[in-house]
Amino acid sequence: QKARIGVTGLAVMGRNLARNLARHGHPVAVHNRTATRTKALVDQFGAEGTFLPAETPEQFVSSLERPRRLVIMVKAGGPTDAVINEFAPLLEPGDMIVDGGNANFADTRRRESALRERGLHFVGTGISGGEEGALHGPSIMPGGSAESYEALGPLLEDISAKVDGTPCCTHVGPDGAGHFVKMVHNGIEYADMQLIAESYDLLRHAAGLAPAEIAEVFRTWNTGRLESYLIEITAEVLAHTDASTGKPFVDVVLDQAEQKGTGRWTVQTALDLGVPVGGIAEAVFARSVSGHAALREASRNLPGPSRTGDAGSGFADAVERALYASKIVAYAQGFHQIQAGSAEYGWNIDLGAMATIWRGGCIIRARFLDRIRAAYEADPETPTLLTDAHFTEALGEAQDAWREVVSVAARLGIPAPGFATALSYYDSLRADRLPAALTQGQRDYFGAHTYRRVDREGSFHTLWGADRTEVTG
Ligand code: NBP
Repeated sequence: QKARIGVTGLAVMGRNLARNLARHGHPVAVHNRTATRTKALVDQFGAEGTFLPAETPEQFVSSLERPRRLVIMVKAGGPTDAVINEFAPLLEPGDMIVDGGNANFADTRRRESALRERGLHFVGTGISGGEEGALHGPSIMPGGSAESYEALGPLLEDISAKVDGTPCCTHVGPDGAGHFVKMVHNGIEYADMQLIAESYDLLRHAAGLAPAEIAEVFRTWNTGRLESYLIEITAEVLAHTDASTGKPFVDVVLDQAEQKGTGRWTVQTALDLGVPVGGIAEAVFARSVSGHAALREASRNLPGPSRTGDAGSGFADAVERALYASKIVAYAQGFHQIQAGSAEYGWNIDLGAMATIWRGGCIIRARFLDRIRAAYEADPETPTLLTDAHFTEALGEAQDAWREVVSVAARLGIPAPGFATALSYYDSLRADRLPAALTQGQRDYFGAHTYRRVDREGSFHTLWGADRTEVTG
């Protein structure tokens, strides 16, 4: 018997993905550099389906039906190249290598191009949902050729999460498109988590609520428009009590957030593309600030506001509005980045389809994504989600509370970079005139960088050091 698909790299993600495939009735070849992992998988879970264990790459490749479908689930970076170099010589034209790791999309573009020259399909695939998702149904974002999706799509859709019967998997676009979208997904996840963290901090320090009370607030929010996996687990974490001290769990955790790098890549790429993603950037920087222990320690006695006190009644409701509005902005920025990446690399990504496949399986799964899908259905070319009728109405209805929450944070000295940057972005887009005109004037003054005028075509320069007449630039 041959396997329909094979997985090499059987740490937590690869093992669970292989089990998911086997549980869906697909015979799956399994291989790992260290053979003990392969043996452990078959010993523990062999009864769940048909596993074909292989000790060597040659054995693994020969156990696959053709065209071969080979999934790599190893540590991203050098290990992925090492595995590709090991397996590619054993494959034949038409075979497919799927990289399900968190690769940088630029690496995926490089690998896809090199393997295409050898007649192989390389499918860089975003997989979200952590180990539970991999086992029970992740959100899957495959890039690569349309031809490869014909052979792989049905299998991947089969093991993906489903929402209303729709698989959380679709062909994203050529070469690096899948990993690009997965990267931005993670960036949005950072922003969403930061906004939730700020909401907690404000409820705690401006409204004076205890963690257990805040857990209840989040539980209530989770029955409304903010319903999502992240809000749900936030309530769980806040309600948890530390067994050894009896204190709220959140109070015994060191307040230094870590990161693996996809948020940073999102911001780096956004800078290259010239897309403003302040919500994601502030989330990455907020984690960075938290980790600078010495800097924080040295700054601890800097003066704070003289005003302290209670934010007043109805504050939790205001925070809910601020959170919803800021979340709309953060997602609008992330989708703008996908739109820009798609245009830059010629990927032709269907933005509504991305919202659709994120509704289940992944960390940012939420009721809200249905709204985004509907917005792109109504206008696939919209330059921003903010002008969608539903979102515009929600922002209008939320904005007084949103402004109040940002003011309270500033007055009480509670950091709220996510809320503040979202509001600034919103107000920047709304503005009739931006002070960028002054910036242009300064640039022309010190560097003769020229400027354009509101009333005439062309570029101009003022002779600042002479008689200040204007010349064409
Ligand atoms: P890890 O990222 O911890 O990688 C461990 C696996 O890589 C093991 O199978 C290991 O083999 C293999 N490996 C390494 Br390291 N170097 C190798 C080499 N030179 N040649 C062959 N194999 C090598 O595993 P993971 O946490 O399961 O994640 C797998 C991928 O999925 C990663 O790219 C990760 O970013 C991505 N991802 C993870 C999550 C998550 O929640 N963990 C979520 C979404 C995506 P060995 O057993 O012989 O050491």
